[in-house]
Amino acid sequence: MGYKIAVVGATGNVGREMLNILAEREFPADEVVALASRKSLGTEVGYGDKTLITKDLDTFDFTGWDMALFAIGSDATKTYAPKAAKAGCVVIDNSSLYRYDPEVPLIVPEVNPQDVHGYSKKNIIANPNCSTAQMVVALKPLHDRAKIKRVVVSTYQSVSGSGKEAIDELWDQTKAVYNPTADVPPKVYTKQIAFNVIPHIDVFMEDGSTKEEWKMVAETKKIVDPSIKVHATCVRVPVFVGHSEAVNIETEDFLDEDEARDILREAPGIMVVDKREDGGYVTPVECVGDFATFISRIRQDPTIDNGLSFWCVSDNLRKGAALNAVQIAELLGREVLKKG
Ligand code: 11C
Repeated sequence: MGYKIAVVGATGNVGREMLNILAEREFPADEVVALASRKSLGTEVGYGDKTLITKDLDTFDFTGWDMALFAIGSDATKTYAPKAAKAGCVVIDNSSLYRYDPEVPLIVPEVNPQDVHGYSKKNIIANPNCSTAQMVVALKPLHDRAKIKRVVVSTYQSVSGSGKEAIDELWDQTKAVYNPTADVPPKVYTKQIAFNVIPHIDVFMEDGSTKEEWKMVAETKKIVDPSIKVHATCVRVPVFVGHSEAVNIETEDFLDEDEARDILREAPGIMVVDKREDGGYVTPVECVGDFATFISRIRQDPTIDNGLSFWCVSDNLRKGAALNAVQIAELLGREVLKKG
């Protein structure tokens, strides 16, 4: 007997990827239901070679369903996740609503799978922000070997992280550059995104950082180790899918770049592509549709005693969202629910 799985927000970028990935990884599901808000009701979504018709989230009864993968905004999650959890269905939530709740585990299966058992306090497990997920997969094995004290990271984040309207905004503005009669003013973003970069993701905080930067700090501490200090600068770039990050770490023990490369080669979820030659690294367009987090440009930072830098690229809709959620479902199934 397999699982009964609900995908909540099935018509969005992440919801659609959740359905794709459940099918691609042959998740042991007996039944999959696609749920959406009333305005998307009846939309057809793909699940492997099947087509599902979305059902109404508002009237759906989660009783008897094993897990629900949520990919809707925090406000709607606040209404529907407790309803599903109370009905006995474990919620795996992609929003930021529960990530910092001490009674909700925040999980990246390659990093802190042991935390899955904490799900039972609220029947909810949180999925991290995309920029955190790909970074911590790389940090964890290096931290285990040399204890990371400090991380300085700059991100280059694709527009798909802001949803479908942002993808359209980049596309329309890009076309408009070649058409002098067209004018596509910024709507999703505060400035033009085509042929530009914007050092601003999510709202500003009192200390001058943005919420996206704050999330990278808070989530890395919760997932990997509260003692790690993180300083992030998050930047939106005109790329459709795939987040990139330039990561610099300072470790307690010396870690040679060759050893770091070997450690990362052996680490789960990581693919090292690091040839010191033209094109010997991975760029975001090459990671789209992949499960791995790609690491390139591993090198010593000679400006401090124990410093290393690397380049980290991953599909933000996959490892950064849908894939990680499905991996959590697999982990929960394997370690706790044990069906199928
Ligand atoms: C972005 N990282 O690229 C964001 C999207 O907290 O789950 C995901 C926001 C979140 O804009």
